[in-house]
Amino acid sequence: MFNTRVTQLLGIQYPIIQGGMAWVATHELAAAVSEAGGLGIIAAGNAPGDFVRNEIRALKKKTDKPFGVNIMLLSPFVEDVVDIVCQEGVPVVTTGAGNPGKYLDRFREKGIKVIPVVPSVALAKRLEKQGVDAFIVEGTEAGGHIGELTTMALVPQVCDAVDLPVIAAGGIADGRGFIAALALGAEGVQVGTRFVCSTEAKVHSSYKDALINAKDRDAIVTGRTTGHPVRVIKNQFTREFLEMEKNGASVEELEAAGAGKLRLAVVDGDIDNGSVMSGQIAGMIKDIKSCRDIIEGMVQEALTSNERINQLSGGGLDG
Ligand code: TUI
Repeated sequence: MFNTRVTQLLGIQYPIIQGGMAWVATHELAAAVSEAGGLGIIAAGNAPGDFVRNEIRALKKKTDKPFGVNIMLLSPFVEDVVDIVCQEGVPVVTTGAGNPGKYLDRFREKGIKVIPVVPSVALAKRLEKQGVDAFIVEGTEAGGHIGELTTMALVPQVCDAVDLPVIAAGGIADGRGFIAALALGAEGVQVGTRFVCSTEAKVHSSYKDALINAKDRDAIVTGRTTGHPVRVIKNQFTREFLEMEKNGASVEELEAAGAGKLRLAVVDGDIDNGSVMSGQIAGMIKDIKSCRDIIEGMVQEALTSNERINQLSGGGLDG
């Protein structure tokens, strides 16, 4: 069921991978997703190398299934994190927020599968030549740091431009989104926001509640003037941040205003003054479920959704 080049490449049951969300994607969440048949990911975020090493070791105590580490390429500790990932027997790396080109030789030497997030056709083509294993094609519906194009427009364009398998991301939180991504040419999906609202995510309950209470238009974009736009749930923090941007604050001032704000929301539960990163799909999420229920629910719903499409098309194009 849903046997694709992504399940084969990664050695997983379902072509569903978990987003590498800083502070949220800890070893507990990653282990739960991997145990449920998806690919769990530990997020390095802006954390120092030692933290990442401890997270990898803690995950390996919880599961012997495949897993990955997400490397956030803007991190001040990126060089250390790359070293540690190469030392610790990590099977898969996903990257975000930049071009991982200069690290690819080292990952290849260690047999690590590399799956970069690409926000454009151009970067996908360049990285295909340099030797990666698949792509995460992330639309602007996603939470956190985002690109410009939508999942609907970007996924088929990248699928047409490259031969490697594509994993669609951004705006996918149920079986309908999953089957739609497959229809666009993807062979897997990455899911972020839905896994924040899981029992296993070590996220403050106020953060989970903020996503459950969010409506369709609540996930807005800040930071366009910095060159690093970020999608977050609107709150007191975003009002102040957008006001600073409107008044012409410098990138340094804005970076200082944003520093520590994701931790404040995720760990301390200050959802008024913290950065509540979330995708646009938060408006659809109404409950907290186990990772297994999320994944198995998506698979069942995808089959139902596919059935509905077959009925709408009269049982197939011949029928
Ligand atoms: O990376 C993410 N999501 C993130 S990173 C993050 S931490 C952060 N906070 C504030 C500002 C910046 C980062 C929170 N959420 N998603 C994957 C992603 N990658 N989205 C966009 C990109 C991306 C952008 C440019 C990937 C490659 C890229 O390449 C530019 C180049 O150099 O060609």
